[in-house]
Amino acid sequence: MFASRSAVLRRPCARLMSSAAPSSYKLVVIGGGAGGLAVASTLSERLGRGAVAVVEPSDVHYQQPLFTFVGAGLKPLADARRPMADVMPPDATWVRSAAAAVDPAANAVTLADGSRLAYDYLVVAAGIQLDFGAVRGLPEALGKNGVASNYSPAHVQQTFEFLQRLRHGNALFTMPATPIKCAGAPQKIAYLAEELLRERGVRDAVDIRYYSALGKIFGVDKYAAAMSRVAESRGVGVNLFQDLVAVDGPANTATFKQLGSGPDAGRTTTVSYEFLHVTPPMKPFDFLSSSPLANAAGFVDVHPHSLQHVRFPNVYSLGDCSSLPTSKTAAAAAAQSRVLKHNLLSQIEGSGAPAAEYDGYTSCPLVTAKHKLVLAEFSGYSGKPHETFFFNQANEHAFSYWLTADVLPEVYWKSMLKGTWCGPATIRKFANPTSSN
Ligand code: UQ1
Repeated sequence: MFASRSAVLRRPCARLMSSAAPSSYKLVVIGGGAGGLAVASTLSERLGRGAVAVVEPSDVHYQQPLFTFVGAGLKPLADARRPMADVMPPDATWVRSAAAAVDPAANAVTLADGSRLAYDYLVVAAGIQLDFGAVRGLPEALGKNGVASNYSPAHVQQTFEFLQRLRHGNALFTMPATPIKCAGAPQKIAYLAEELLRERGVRDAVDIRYYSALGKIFGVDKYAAAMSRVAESRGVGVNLFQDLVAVDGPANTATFKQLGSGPDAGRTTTVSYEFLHVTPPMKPFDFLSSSPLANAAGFVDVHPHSLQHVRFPNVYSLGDCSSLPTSKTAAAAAAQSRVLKHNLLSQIEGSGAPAAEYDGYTSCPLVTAKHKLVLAEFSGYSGKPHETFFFNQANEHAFSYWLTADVLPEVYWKSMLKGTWCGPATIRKFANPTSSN
């Protein structure tokens, strides 16, 4: 904490709010994640120093799309981590505090210490909360005796540690019933674990099983077919409508409840494990779900095409906390950031420019082995593929792996967080002009 605070002070342009800082801004952005910083970078440059505040309590920023690689031992956690001070836009003011409440009728955000920030415009990019506590026994079991989760920076390295020690028994990989970020991650790590166990010569002694609370292995049929083929060829057992409801750490057992409408719905099954990778249930942060900004499910209620709030026209949202009915990924946030910035700036500047429209674009790079990846790209609104390249991206490809492992992480740091990468739409015009797939 001390180190990164001194880093802030060393940087001539990064500004941390002091007690003398203003408590009123043209624009307040809640959240210093990928979506929040992409918006704050462009808007602070455009509106000038002192006009934009970013409310963010953490002194570290994580590039979360890298977590699967970290969990499989393919990248160090350090590659996914930067001091928040280093990624904060230089013209924005970093308000290093958590948001505790939003009062959109009064155009104000209340911070954890009770102070208030007034705004003319608000962008909510708060992300989504991991809810390990929703699974009985999980908080106590996590991080011990073979239970890990790539979703938590505190536990992602344990995935690799435990997989290196695993010699026999059941390796279970779970997917919850709630909306989650990166819906492909729960199964990607199963395939990378399979490869790792093969390399270690213990594959035949381990039964690898994927348990999903959902009724399909992937939401879009084209990629669901591809992933079913991958799972089958790799000997990964797929169990659908199975929702993890309890973990008994000392006994090394996981209990699943059968969902759906079949005759066995509601029945529970207890399975022993030597290794358990958990994708926790997720939910909106409490300060949002209890605010007037929320829809019935607790997400920020924005128009699916304009990203403007349905009741408060000076409020916008993007990313995991938004109600946008598409798959929650960094690629989606990048595409959303283009639309949000265009529409917000034309509102602020009164330019009357035609509104930009978000089409539900999202992408899920489904890594299946070292140098193999299915690059799912689709619209969550139409449910149809929307691929950037001319080849069939449902096929496992070394190019797709290289792009995801080596190119996009640099794009993320050097361009997305600086507001200049807003998704691959321009590349698609050249690389797949007919958009035939
Ligand atoms: C993307 O735009 C993006 O944002 C930086 C990611 O996050 C790291 C992605 O993982 C992907 C796949 C995209 C989409 C980009 C292309 C070129 C398909």
